[in-house]
Amino acid sequence: MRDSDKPRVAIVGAGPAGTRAAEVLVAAGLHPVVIDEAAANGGRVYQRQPAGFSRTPETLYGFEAKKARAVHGAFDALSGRIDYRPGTLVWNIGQGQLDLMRDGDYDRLAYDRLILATGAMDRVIPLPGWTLPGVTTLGGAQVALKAQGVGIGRRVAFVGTGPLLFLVAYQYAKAGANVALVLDTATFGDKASATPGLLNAPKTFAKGVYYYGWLRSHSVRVVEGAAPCAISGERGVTALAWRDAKGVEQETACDAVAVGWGLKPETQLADLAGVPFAYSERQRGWLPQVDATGRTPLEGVYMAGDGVRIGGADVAELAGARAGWSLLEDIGVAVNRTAIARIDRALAREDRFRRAVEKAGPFPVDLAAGVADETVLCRCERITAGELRATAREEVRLAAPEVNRAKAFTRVGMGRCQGRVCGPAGAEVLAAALGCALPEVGRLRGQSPVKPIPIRADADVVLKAKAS
Ligand SMILES: Cc1cc2nc3c(=O)[nH]c(=O)nc-3n(C[C@H](O)[C@@H](O)[C@H](O)COP(=O)(O)OP(=O)(O)OC[C@H]3O[C@@H](n4cnc5c(N)ncnc54)[C@H](O)[C@@H]3O)c2cc1C
Repeated sequence: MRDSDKPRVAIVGAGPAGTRAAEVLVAAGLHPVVIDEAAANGGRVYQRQPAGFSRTPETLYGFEAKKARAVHGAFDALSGRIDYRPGTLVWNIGQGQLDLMRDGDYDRLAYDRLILATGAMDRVIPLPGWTLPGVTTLGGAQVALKAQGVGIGRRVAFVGTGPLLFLVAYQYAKAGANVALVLDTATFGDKASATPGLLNAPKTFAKGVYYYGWLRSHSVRVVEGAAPCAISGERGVTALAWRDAKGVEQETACDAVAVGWGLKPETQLADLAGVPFAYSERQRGWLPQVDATGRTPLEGVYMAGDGVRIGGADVAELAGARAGWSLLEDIGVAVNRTAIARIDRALAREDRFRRAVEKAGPFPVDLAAGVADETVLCRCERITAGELRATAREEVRLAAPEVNRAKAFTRVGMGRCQGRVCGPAGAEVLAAALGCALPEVGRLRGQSPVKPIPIRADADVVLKAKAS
């Protein structure tokens, strides 16, 4: 392909998915732009430590050190053959162009083909006290450890469900923190019934069993089928109140709490690009429509990794490469069918494993739908669950009973996080209050900017638009 015929390709995300996508494209002679808001590549799972830190991959990534080395090595090998833009936020997508922000400076990038590999974030259920200093998500607690080399507290309670719950508790314990409690809302029975499916990825399953067993064998208190009630404290966390499987209330002293009920894909950019969404009961949310090859219904727009649906790091690598191959095929480059078939088989196997992971740690719908009236639901705008419910009883019912209407009335989801944090629980609360199924309350539409940016950036856009 002549240089003048090569499409301008932009990849958003330099995690495992973005890295493997770039690798496939570069091998075919393309020169993609790879953009990531993080200061370094690696994504969430293989996040690189800041300059000046010298912990070994084994210390940072544990069992995943080899994979982290491989992904970092693959990315480093692309040096000079990609246009890598770290520390750069993509905050909007227009017709064939990305709006970027780096160090407070606005920039715009035109593309012909786009791969979105934007990863995921924790799914949160608000509970009384969750806005206290010292309460973070499980992912946030891990970022503190991996990136800054600090813990969120000395005596930490971990609350939620899913693989990250046990992994992060284990990492904290290994780093020397006192793990006060691991509270899993899933039951032991949930995990046991998922075991046959989990055996589709025996090595990953074995690691999960190891973390779980390690915590138990090191006298860490692990409770299952339990529910958090409230986090107490005045200027910081002092205790977690919770209910055991028999309904008996208990209290655990701690100075920090990490919460998370699985992950949710970061899909705002897909939304702004115009990718259609469909409701997924598996994810209990709306996901961009992406086929198994990484193609979206929009010509020239591809997606891969946890930003599409939660599959974990190995799936992200495979899906990134797959999206790269699809892009090449679509521009008429001869592709390696054997490599593609191998990826497709591996992705199908991983999907069977992923279904079992979801079964082992189901999202506690009742906990989310039952957030107490006085609990702050939207922490950006400080709106309580009761205020959202009241709207459901009044205006929303008279007009369109859905989340965007509720947002207009209450401002739930209108703050800095744009509903990324409160959205899932808000939808559950609204659906329960209206007495309808979750998909009926619809999906919070993505808005630009997807994350806060200095106001002068918006002013720049307006001025440039006017000038042209
Ligand atoms: C906090 C956190 C910790 C995790 N820890 C683990 C773990 O220890 N082990 C594990 O197996 N899985 C972990 N996961 C799951 C994780 O999602 C992995 O499965 C894997 O990192 C997914 O790879 P990915 O390439 O799809 O996305 P990611 O690795 O998340 O990479 C996405 C990249 O896109 C960038 N990005 C997103 N939006 C924008 C934007 N608008 N502009 C510019 N850049 C953007 C992000 O900065 C990020 O670097 C974690 C997830 C989270 C959220």
